[in-house]
Parts: sequence; structure tokens; C-alpha cells
Amino acid sequence: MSRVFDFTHAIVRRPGRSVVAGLRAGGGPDPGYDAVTAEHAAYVAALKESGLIVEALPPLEDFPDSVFVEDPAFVLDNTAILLRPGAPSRLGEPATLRDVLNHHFVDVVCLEEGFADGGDILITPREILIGLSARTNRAGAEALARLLGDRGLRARIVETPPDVLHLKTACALLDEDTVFAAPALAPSGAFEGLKLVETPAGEEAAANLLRINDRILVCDRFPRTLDLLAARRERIVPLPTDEIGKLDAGLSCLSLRWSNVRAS
Ligand code: CIR
Repeated sequence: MSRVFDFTHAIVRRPGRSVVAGLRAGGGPDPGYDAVTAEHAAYVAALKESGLIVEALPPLEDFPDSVFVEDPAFVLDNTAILLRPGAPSRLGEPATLRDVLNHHFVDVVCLEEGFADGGDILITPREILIGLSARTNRAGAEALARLLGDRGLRARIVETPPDVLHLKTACALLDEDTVFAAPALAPSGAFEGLKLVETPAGEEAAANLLRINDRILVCDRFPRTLDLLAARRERIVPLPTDEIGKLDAGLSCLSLRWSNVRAS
């Protein structure tokens, strides 16, 4: 039986030089193109080592944030949904994925109303959670939930704390029963039916980890999280994320992942 984090394929997009001008909420040092590229290469290698077939799309200089390919689309089984990213500079990104998604998926549809980012969508074994955020509004979340419902997929809309960019900035599945989440999300009621493991204090950004098959890709700069996962006997793959972190990004946002075993 395939689990929600059993994947066979992924799409990534290589960073363009314009990535250094990507969106970010705070100040801090600028990201560097070479360093982002190195982190991206390590990430792609980790996906391949986890058993995935990876298709790398060419850079798009007109879209500085297009390396974060999870946000403009949602994929599951036979279906791909071209979303409507909530940041105006990213609204043109879904159209750039249409051809590749038509190639891989039989059912490709567009979100027609509101705004929704892929970073706000968490697939759990029971349901698909859609987080309301500065990028995903209620009209977009409801339209997305309808598209999913039409395909027999149960969606639930949840709140994301105001200072969190995306739902998945602050949570990820560790296994089929367990979610790893920043404490700010714990009281949201989002994780009903799942066990909750909270991020260690000061390591909230570690919540954006990525379970793929039998491995967990996790940011390498959070020692207490690495210890916590090691104590759970998880097979961990620590990855550098300092540069993409300067762009408010983590590990989930760098790929679209799916299983062609589950699709029928
Ligand atoms: C943005 O603000 O849209 C990008 N700089 C970062 C997107 C990160 N995406 C994600 O966590 N799913």
C-alpha cells in the first residue's frame, strides 16, 4: 500500500540569476546565486538518492521565485492543478508549468478564483489541509477545496498564524500518523487525528522538512531537530538551506512530487 509520502517522480526548476531578487519578508544579508545553485544541486541529488526520477526545468529569469516550484501548482495521483499564487510577481508562474504537467498528468485543471500557493497545502493520510495565509485567501482555498472534492479528495481549510509565510513553513509529516510542527501551529486544530511532535525551541524553521519514501530531508542547521529525528531512528538527510532560507524558503518548496504507482 502506497503512503502519501511515497513518491516516484519530482519536478524542480533550476534557479536563475534573478533568484537573488526573490521575495523576502525581512532584511538580512542577500542570498548569492552560486550558493543558491549549490544548495539546489544538493537537494536534487538527495531526491535522486531517495529513488525519485527528477525532471529539472530551465531557469526563468523573469520569475525570481520560480525555483520554488511547489507554490504555483498542486499535484496528486492523476491530477495537476495550476494554482493562483498570492504574490503578484508569481502570478505568471503557473502558466510556465502547463506543458510539463500536461505531459505527466491526464487531468490538468486551473484554479479560477481567489489565490492559493502550493506551500499552503499539506497532504495527510486522512485529508488535504489548505492553510489560509497572506498568499492563500478564503476564495482561493474554497475554490481549491471544490476542485479536490470533485475528484473525491477531502479537503479542510485551516488557519495559519499571521507571521508564518505558508502552512508548510511550519509543519510536515514525519510518518503516516505524526506531524512535526512549530508550536505556533499546535493550537490551530489543524492536526486532529494525528500525533504532534513540536519543533525544539529556536528551531521552528526545521518544521519545513520533507519526508520522501524512507528518508527525511531536513535542514542541516538545527542540531536539536537532528537529534530528535535520530532518536526516532529516522533515516535523515541533512541539507544546507542557509541561502534559500534568506528567501523565506525551505525544503518542500523546491519540488513538486508525486507517485505514478498511486495514479491509475
Ligand atoms: C516567496 O516569498 O514566494 C519565496 N521567496 C519563497 C517561497 C517559499 N515557498 C514555500 O515555502 N512553499
